[in-house]
Amino acid sequence: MKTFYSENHRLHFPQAELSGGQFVTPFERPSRVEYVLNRLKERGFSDIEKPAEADLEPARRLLDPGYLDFLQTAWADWKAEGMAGEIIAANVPARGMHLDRVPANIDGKVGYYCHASETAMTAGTWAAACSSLASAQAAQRHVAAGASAAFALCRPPGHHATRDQYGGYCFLNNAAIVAQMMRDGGADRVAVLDVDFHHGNGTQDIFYGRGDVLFASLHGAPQDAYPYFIGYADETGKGDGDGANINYPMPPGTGYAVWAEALENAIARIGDWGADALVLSLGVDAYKEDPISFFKLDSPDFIDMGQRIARLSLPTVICMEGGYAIEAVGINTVNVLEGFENA
Ligand code: OKP
Ligand code: ZN
Repeated sequence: MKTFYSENHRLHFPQAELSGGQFVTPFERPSRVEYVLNRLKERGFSDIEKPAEADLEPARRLLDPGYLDFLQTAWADWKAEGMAGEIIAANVPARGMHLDRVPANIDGKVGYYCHASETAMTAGTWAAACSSLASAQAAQRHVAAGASAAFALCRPPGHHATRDQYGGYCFLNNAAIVAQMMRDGGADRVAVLDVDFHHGNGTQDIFYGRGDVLFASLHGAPQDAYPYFIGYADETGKGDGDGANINYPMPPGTGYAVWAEALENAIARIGDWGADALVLSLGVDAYKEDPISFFKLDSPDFIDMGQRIARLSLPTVICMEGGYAIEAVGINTVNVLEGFENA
């Protein structure tokens, strides 16, 4: 399997993540991908290509153009306003306030376009987010050209980014944009399977009203896990999308036996639905040692996960999402790829 990867992810490395009332070094840090790269090479996945520049046109069509403009100019606007630090959202529209009026002031705009203030933006965030999207798009083109699968080593991740909000370390929803590109390329029905520990609220949001893209997510139950306000099992889609959204929220301590049962169910539903192509949002934070998650998967479970997903026999674009047990991120990620290849 070929990997697409851009070193420009390094341009995004905020000093600060708001965690437990303190500013800490972000869990989502550049070294994560170094571990994946090293493991890829160690295991013979030596076909690693630098992607061409991101194509923002599919993003403009799928997402809110005002949001993309905001992301692109946020740093310059923030500095022009005289802000000393990194971009952190402090004021967000809450119950009883206007949810659809965009402030003119950059501090207000940041709150409008953000759903989780742990995530900081810096001078290089936009460029890094574009480079992450570029990898996903290159993987999509590779699969569209006939490869059975490709791996996009995306950083920053994407699945929490909605059509008009960043948060949860995500800015551009790579998986969603790739799913749309697969639709544009002729796939009638595209499934997005999200195995990251966290609910893929952004992907769900983008396709919630659509019947041509099915979204299935296995994740920590919202009562107990970020993003807290979405990801319940009764969110099944609306309008044309009714029945095309499937959530598998699971409680703290969930191990692979229960998790794999949910995966099998998701795989069966994707197969029955008649998907022509698959996007896999691959986070490996379901791992038992992950510092911000509460599932109990072990490293060999990720091999089995990859094998099961491969049995769908669909053209598959794999987009990297989360995983924070730094040294194990490489092993667990590449385990999924090896399982997938040796199904
Ligand atoms: C992004 B991805 C740590 C709380 C972190 C945000 C988690 C974002 C996860 N104190 N909350 O889905 O792996
Ligand atoms: Zn996650």
